[in-house]
Amino acid sequence: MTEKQIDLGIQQLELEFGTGYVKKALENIKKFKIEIPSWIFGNFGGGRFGDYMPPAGARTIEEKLDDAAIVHKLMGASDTVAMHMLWDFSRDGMDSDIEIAQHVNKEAKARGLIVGSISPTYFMRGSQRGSLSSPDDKTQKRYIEQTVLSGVIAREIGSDLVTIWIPDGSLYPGQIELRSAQEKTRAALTEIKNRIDKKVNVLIEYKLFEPGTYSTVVSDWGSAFMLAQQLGENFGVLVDLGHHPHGTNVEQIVARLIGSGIRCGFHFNTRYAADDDHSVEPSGEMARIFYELVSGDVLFNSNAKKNWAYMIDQCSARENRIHAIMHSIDSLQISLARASLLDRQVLQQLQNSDEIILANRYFNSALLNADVRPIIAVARQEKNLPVDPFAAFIQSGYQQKIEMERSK
Ligand code: PSV
Ligand code: MN
Repeated sequence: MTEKQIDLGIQQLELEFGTGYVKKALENIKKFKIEIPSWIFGNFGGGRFGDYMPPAGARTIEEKLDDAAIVHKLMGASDTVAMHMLWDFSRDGMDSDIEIAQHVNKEAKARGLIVGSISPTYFMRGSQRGSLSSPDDKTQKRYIEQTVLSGVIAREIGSDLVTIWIPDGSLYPGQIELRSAQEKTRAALTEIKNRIDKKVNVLIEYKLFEPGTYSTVVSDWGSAFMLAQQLGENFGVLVDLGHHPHGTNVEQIVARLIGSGIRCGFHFNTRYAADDDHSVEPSGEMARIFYELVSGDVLFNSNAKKNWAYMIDQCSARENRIHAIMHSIDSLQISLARASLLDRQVLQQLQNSDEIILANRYFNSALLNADVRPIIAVARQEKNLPVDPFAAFIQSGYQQKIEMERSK
């Protein structure tokens, strides 16, 4: 965008939404932080396309951190990196090691980054009959111990946040007792709760299916919410955009969870088929979700305990990973800016007088139709960042450099 386009764009937005709201949107974009996953940068989804990795995919955690650092340098919004216990802190893919986590922490700090949420990895070797609900007590114990260790790592070097996705379920009716799987999971989580420091927040992620195609122990927001409520104050729900049946009104789930008062979190991504883990795109759905987060005051609440945790969970096999994560950050910024423009009093007046279509049109004027790119551009200028991070990335020569280095 040229200076002139930016100026004209801002004027246009001020005319339509008022100077105050444009300023608010700008401030929100400057403040907004999003955690990115270490696993976007490396090999993932083994087997697809014959283990294809886009050119210069990161081979080690150090290379993943190098890539995260350039993203943060260019976009200034993502200094925190989520880690997976068996991908990032393990020698053998079976157990994790706090010494590796300490090493990763040092490497992150050296690049101006912070170790963020810690996810126990329940879906690697030995988990084919489940993790926390495994009928094999030894296997269940191994995953309990891994989770307790993830709590220690989160407390000592992470951001006091553990995110749990339990892949347990079944492929055929009759394969397992549904209630026993639930009970075993609850018992394991109760032991975990008793052994994890209360200062650590634990978010339970739900997912409709995969790998279980017939049943999944924590398949929806309701089952995650029930568990979180039973477990206690430091437990919450993690919403991942790709984990619902098609057509689900995710913003309503967000509204419900905000209303419940429990602290929750988000894994942002886009899906078309199932759990695609694609880059975030600036869709109407994404802006409507941000409207709930902004109006529900769980983004920039002065009481930090009320703010939800925001993470990107993304990784698909074909595209350039650095482009992909930058695209997500940009799309989230666009969605937040749109949601910040809306005058809720105007909307409420329309709602009170039952002007159904006019309320919808006003809602969409910001959430669907506003071109907020000039706001994002000004936010970047004011933070001394490149207005176009994609052009800056291409000009930096970083891609060529890592393609050379990582092909050796
Ligand atoms: C599961 O599909 C998930 O969404 C969980 O968040 C995992 O931690 C992540 O993807 C990586 O497999
Ligand atoms: Mn997820």
